[in-house]
Amino acid sequence: MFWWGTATAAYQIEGATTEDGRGASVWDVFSHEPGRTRNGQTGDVACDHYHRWPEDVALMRGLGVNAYRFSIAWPRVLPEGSGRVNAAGLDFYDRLVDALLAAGVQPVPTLFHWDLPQALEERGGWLSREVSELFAAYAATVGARLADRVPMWITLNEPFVHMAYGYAMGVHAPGRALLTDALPAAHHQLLGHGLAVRALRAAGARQVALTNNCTPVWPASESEADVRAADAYDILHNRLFNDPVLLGKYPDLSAYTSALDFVRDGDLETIAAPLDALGINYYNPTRIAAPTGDGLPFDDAGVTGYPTTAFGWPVVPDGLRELLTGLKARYGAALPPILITENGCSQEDVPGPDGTIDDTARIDYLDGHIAAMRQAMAEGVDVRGYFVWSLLDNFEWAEGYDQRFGLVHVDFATQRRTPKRSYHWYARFLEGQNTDT
Ligand code: GBH
Repeated sequence: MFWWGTATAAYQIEGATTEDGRGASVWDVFSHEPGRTRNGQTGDVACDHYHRWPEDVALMRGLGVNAYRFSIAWPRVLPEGSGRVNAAGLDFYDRLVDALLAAGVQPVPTLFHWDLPQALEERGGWLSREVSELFAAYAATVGARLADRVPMWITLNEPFVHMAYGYAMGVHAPGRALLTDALPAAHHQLLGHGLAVRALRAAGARQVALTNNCTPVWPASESEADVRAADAYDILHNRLFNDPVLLGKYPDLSAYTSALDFVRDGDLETIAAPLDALGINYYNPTRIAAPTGDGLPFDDAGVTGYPTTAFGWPVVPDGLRELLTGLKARYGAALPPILITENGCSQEDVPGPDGTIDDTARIDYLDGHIAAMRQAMAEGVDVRGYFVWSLLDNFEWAEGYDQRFGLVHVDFATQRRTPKRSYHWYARFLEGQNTDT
């Protein structure tokens, strides 16, 4: 069965951040600090999915997807990050899983989509090795409750983006700007992933994956300096997170650090635990030039000459084909089946007749990327699923509510959901798919 789905994440949709015993996450704290997010917006209410989930499951049933990727909020399950389990938090996800299955939608939960319990941030966050072990304990707790009904688990979402935005640049929670001193946050996420794979399997999990954000890296020119810089960027963004998981070793990180003293004996064996799938989130390629002297070994030169999304990101569907065939070329037999766990674009609302939202650019984006994925499959890449980001307009992290990625429009004043034209387009597309093959 090919999985055709949509995706969301807990902090971006749930709201109800202080209800039923949920503890605070780093995003609650960060978004409430002045100047961190657009217009000071927070996920306090978001899409109010915590209360409106039956309506959201009904929207998925109407769409005809056979899978849904959502994330579980660690601080809802373990308010202090470890120790005491909050039964009401586990009950929420238990009900959601049952409702999805009843609607013919396979639940694909992600255990960590950036909302670390604040109590663990106070113990060092992902800079602290202890958090890797606590992540595995959390995975064991959730696995014990849901593994009988969940066909596919995802441990982490985009450890690169969490390291880079949260720990190196400080534009996401927890807001640390450590530059290359953020590298331990990569290692401890990866170690946490490996330990969680083990914990989930011990709890009876059927299939387990990791989701990486990957980008094809284009040198700005053929000059040796640009090519070298592009290689350095590829190492940081892609290979730092794929190589240890698939090959059991780190790429050459000498452009970033002289010592990997946070890596201990046995860690890479743990990190390289076999996976049932690799999740790939693809948005756009990256164009890299020689460094300008700010300390990093590359400069982001920007991709030009393509249409852009409302976010300003270039729209390059063939980049997905290039990325997938490139992964196959690099990892060969070590590459597990692939799930495209996110792909989508932000677009301003375009009013159509009778209150409809005519998001043609989104339809073109999705149509083009699905075609590129199929091209990669025709070229031999084993892709088993595709999830549109996102089901709903939601809290787009530091960008607040301005960037709308949903197939379904959300009026945040009333919480009214209105399927956009892209929703109807995807529904018709799915009717034409034979999901049994
Ligand atoms: C994902 O991250 C997240 O998993 C999800 O929560 C989020 O809502 C979604 O994407 C949409 O943002 O400036 O042109 O070089 C995506 C990570 C990092 C991908 C920034 C695109 C910028 C492209 N993104 N990147 S560009």
